[in-house]
Amino acid sequence: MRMTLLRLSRAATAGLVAAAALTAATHSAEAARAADTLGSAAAGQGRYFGTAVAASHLDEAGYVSTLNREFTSATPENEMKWDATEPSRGNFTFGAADQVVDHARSQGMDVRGHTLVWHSQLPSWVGGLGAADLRTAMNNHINSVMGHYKGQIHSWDVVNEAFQDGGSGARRSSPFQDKLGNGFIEEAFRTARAADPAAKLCYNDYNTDGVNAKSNAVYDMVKDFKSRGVPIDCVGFQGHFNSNSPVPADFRANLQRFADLGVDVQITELDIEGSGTAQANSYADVVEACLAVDRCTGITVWGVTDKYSWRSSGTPLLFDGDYQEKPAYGAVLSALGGDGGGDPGNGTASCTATYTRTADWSSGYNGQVTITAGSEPIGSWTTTVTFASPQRVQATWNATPTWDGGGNVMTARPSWNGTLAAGASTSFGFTVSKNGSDTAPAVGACTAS
Ligand code: 9MR
Repeated sequence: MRMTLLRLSRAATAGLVAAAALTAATHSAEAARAADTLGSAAAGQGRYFGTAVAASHLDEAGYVSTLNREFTSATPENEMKWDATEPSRGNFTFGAADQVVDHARSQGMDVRGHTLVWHSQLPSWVGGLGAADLRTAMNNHINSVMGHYKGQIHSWDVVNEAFQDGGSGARRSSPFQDKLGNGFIEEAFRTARAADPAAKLCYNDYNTDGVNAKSNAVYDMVKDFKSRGVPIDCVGFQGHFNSNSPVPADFRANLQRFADLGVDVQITELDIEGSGTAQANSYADVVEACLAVDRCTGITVWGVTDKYSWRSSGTPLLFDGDYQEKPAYGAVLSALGGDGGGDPGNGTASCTATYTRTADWSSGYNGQVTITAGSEPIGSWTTTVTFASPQRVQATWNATPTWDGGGNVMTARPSWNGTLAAGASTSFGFTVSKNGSDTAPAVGACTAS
């Protein structure tokens, strides 16, 4: 029996928007305590918690705020693949990948490089080359892409998905395999080590999460590499799960046997189709497996929100299409030892208040405060917003203000929007004249009743 009850109630604790820099969170009956995020909870376990990131969504506020708040590692979902970075021979294009890398680094995130040598998303010119040319092109591709990001990548998926599915344990047919033979993998890793000695070099694959013929074949390769000194630092287990391919019971044991070869292991593309408790429990299983293996250094989920998942209809991720935390989010946070920020079902009304600037011009700005109920429904809320002198508030909406502190401290109460379901949000806003000061207002504690 899974620990369903425990996990469900734990999941409910995470029905909160986590604290950001300008967030104040309190509970009316307890001392203020900021809620953990996936990244902070994972850091408490000495791990990173990452996500695939698509450059095309970096202009969406909800996407970016969730990404920045929750994750400590980013993997460009498609932007570093060969078709994106070298669409024609010798012409390298890094624009979209740079966007992801620059954003991630500006937020202090690690970056996983994905991926250098892969049979898929491979431009057709590569398949047209003869063996000698292909070898040159492969090494040049590795050198050029790794060179461009030298010193900026935590781990590189040097070779991706080089083994066949099924019971054969054979290498997958690809231009590299077919023309260069098994040795292409070793050559790619040797080239990669020289290109960026600071990056960890990973082999990455799917359907290798449990002990099976495919993972045995990868295991044998890694063992051989380690015994011969071929540079390899890590093995990525993608972790794409659904009802046909559930989290294997021997996932932890499989991770451990690779770790015992002297490599780190990482869960690199985690997503689990489903919903509710079943999905939450599977996510918790994966996190627990990683935490049980010392050399499991981090987990990456394959996207921020269900709506942009490659398997969007299977709703396999931790945030729904409105960036609301799903039960799976709470299960992951709880498995990571995180604090969702409230005690579920104890009848304590609580809320958080989070500020964002929504518009800005030379003489003024618009600000918005989002109030989110904790794990209990609330009937009303109140918070303060302190403006830097000599700023002046010209207008407010969706809140009833009263003023204090010489006119700089606004106490905001609901106008019509006091009642919120557990985890639900409302926002109020204001227009401010800067009068020469561009300082952001300070949002005080949110009190719920
Ligand atoms: O999520 C990626 C999707 O946007 C692309 O269309 C697809 C193309 O092959 O690749 C997806 O990511 C894959 C990853 O790069 C390697 N492992 C399997 C992932 C899911 O297909």
